[in-house]
Amino acid sequence: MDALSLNEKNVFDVASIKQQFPILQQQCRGKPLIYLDSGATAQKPESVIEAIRHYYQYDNANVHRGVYQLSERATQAYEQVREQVRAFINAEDQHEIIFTRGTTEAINLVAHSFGALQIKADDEIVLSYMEHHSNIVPWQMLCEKVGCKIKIIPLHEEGTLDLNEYAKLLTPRTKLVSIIHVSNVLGTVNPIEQMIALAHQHNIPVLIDGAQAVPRMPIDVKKLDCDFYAFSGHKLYGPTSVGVLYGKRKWLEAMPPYQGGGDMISRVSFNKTEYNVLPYKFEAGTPNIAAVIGLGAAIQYLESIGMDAIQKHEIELTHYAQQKLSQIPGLKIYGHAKDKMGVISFTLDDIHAHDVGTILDNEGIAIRAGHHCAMPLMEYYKVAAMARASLGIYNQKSDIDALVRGLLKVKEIFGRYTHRE
Ligand code: ALA
Repeated sequence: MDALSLNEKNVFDVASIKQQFPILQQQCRGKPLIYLDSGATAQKPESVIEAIRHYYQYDNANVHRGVYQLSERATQAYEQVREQVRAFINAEDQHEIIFTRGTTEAINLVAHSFGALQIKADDEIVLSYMEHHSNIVPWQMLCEKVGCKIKIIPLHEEGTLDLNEYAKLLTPRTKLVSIIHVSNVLGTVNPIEQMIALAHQHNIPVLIDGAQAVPRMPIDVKKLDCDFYAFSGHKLYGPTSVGVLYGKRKWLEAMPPYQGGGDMISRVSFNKTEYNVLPYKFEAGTPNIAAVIGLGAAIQYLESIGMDAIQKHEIELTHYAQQKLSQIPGLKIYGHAKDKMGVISFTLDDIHAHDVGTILDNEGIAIRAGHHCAMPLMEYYKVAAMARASLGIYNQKSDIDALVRGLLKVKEIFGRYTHRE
């Protein structure tokens, strides 16, 4: 795809971007679809859909196994994406890029494998109050297995982490810090560079859950100096069931395999099995080849727009949404960090988030409603559920204006407010 022309202010033409997403051209409930749930999964541009179709139509074969041309082509396409991912997040080496099923599997891999290497009874893992369940439950499972403990970084009411308390949690017992980069509920962009540097002063490695950050800003793992960084393909405008674990080579070399099977071995006998080298040591079984190829197309697409421009777009639109939504009487926004992007969660009077979502759906507007896989955060704010609008590269101010009109209609239906055009 040709690069979309940016003007001198580094802004791209959202309307022409939207044209490249076939799914967004349809009507839902008889209204033009307004998709505000990219935090759950982003839509896919034509080029991603075409890359997957092309692979199945012309190149489908297993990777790293065949001696014939199709398998060579499939292997080459698959491995080329590894290099694309390396460059996209500025990792040192392709061997540090492990393909997984998504962020969740990447974190489970670290919990299982780094856990076996480094974490014993009474050791501590530091998480934050705003973690997604995917960055809580794998650690709880490890605690059940080895008897380690979880320590939680508390929050300020505005939805930022209490960094003074964070500093106090880092002790000789701490074996890992695992934190979310951009909160999927609050939109808070955590100061991870500073948090990683502090952990490293104590020789504590850090894992970053980048599921919501990677689609929204340039990521440089070398600059961040994180030990692990996990993200998903489907939130990055690519397919489901593919994700990436970046890990520093020194850790990945030392960690035992996560799963056993094909591709992760170099030699098997009933007496002894020798494991394959990185990155294959962590890629047991036939991978989701088509999804990896689709991920490559997604990265190419995003790079043609430019991650700096995407970041600027997301920040501007988040500010606009925050400002417009906060003018609706009875609407409470959760998350007021200065550094916030992509996600606006809210409650509306005493109306259940599911009712809000259902009425908006009748207007053709797709948002998410529920606990957002962050139940501890719901408890913290003492709500059962929140409604959430999350943004993508195809959203524009008119989508937010439509959301505001939809929310006023919700209020009207519930008799909380009389809205007249
Ligand atoms: N983690 C995804 C979300 O926040 C599913 O919606």
